[in-house]
Amino acid sequence: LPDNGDHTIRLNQIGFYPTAPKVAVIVSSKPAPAFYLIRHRDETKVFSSKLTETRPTELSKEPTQTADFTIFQTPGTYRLVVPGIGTSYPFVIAPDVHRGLAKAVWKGFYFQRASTALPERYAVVWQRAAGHPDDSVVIHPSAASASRPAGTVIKSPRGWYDAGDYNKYIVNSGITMGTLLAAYEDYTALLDTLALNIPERSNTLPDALDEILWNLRWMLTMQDPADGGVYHKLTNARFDGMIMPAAAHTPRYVVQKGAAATLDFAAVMAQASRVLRPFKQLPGLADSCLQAAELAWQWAQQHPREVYDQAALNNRYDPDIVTGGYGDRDFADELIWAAAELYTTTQKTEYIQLTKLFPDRKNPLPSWGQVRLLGYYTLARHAQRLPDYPGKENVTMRIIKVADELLRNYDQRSYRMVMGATAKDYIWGSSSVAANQGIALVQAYRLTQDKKYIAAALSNLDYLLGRNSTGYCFVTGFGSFSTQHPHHRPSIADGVRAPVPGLLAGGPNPGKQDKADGCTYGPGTDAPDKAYLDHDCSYASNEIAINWNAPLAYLAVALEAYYTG
Ligand code: G3I
Ligand code: 9MR
Repeated sequence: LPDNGDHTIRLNQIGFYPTAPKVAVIVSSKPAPAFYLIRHRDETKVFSSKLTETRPTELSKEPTQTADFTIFQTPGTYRLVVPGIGTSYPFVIAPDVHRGLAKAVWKGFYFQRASTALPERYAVVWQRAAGHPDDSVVIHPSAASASRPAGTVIKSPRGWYDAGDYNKYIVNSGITMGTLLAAYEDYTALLDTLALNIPERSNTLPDALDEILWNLRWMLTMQDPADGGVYHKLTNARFDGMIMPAAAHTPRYVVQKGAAATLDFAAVMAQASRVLRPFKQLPGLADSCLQAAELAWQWAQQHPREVYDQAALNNRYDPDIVTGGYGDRDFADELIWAAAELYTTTQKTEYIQLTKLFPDRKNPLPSWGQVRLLGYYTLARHAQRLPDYPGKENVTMRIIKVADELLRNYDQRSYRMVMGATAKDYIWGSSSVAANQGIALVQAYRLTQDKKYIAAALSNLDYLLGRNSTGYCFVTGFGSFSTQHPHHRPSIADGVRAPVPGLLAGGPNPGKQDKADGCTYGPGTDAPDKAYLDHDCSYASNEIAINWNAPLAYLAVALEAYYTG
């Protein structure tokens, strides 16, 4: 543990907005009636108040006390002292306290770029040579068609590496791009001026869009122009070793087309077409995106049940492909999302008419395999300019319902956070659950202007940045006690001690699927909220992934926009 703070005091290790709730959780039952804040610079006492004991509500059931210093609003750098227990890491109170985080998390996508070198000018000590040019990608036998028989070579460069591995998966790019484009639609003014120091920094496009384009241009190459279907992924046959991109030379394949990939692609392209339309610097791109989206939609109409079933393919084709599956068998939600984006962009009612927008009463939180709400968010976002369609009022109601369920009793729980109300929140990539809950709450705020939703969304940012039962800040490069050893090939192989910054670790996952590969979780990791291991062996709790960074990128920007005005 770093010697500059006490691990028993859990708080957002970056800091707080002056006008926002400010809470620290003390993991101890030792009686300590009061706490105070000291100025970091000279240790002057600036505030003191009582601790409140709370009934332990987290799954790990540790005794906790709460220090609430919401009313202290003076900007500065401080530490929190609990006499007889300890002193916290330093933290900041400032109106733009998460601006640096927002930038770094968007910049995280730059660090995931395939097919290009990252020069020192942009990547500092994490500079690296180019790898995975993906200019001679082989059509896998599962993807063979009349115009592209197996073994045909295509070009499919650019894109972001999915995660700690070097493959590029359309399904996961789908929710990632949808979330980033939504951030741009909702917070255009802020993102127009967020400087990311990327190679396109001096062109006339906002950096955030330039970064998005790196992946969009790759995605466009994943569509078979002959029929509109989209390959499920571009991948090696098996995962690379723990090597840098430039050292990876095994053959790259595109595999079978699938309905999930094709519908996610249609949604992203329809949304991108709408977002990119105003930019005259990109002649023709908005049209190409829309054409690609409509072609993909048609393919999906003709192949509504085309599952990508990796295990089944491996009995039929050579070579076996054993990288990430992203296997989904239910496309009702992908259909809703694609229809919502296509309708919003074109206003052609056929998309809505062809789709069951409300197949049941459920409103599942977004994840790579469940994108229904992304469609509802879009329909709600553009409600004012969209003509009526059956169920239009339902869309808003459903989003508010999701948010109200998330709100229930959250401020009575010991960590005063929305995350972790049930063990179900702690799945593989649980950090993205927290961030996606935050987005749902922000969407409800945008529809109602009720700030209770913003405070609740912030509670989950606090969770990700340290106010949680592991005590870790899950974003690399931020906080005093944060993820140091992510399952991320460049961070492992680059010889630099610090991990690549701005990346969100998966977080607690009691599944611990990596135990089978020799990962040993220490004592005290049995409870779902504590099932986290900061070791690079831990792909089940400590990998990073673009679909986890994206909702954090959204949330950080939304909260900055709200609190800094
Ligand atoms: O669908 C079941 C659900 O019915 C059940 O209640 C629940 C209980 O745990 O499990 C659900 O399945 C889980 C599935 O994700 C959907 O959430 C599996 O247990 C879980 O193992 C699976 O994890 C996925 C993991 O790949 C393994 O396939 C993660 O969501 C997914 O983010 C992760 O993605 C990997 C890529 O494959 C490769 N690249 C890195 C990336 C991040 O680790
Ligand atoms: O490195 C892989 C990671 O990106 C995946 O999320 C994970 C689950 O599919 O698998 C990792 O690769 C491991 C493989 O599954 C089993 N052998 C060890 C590999 C590296 O730790």
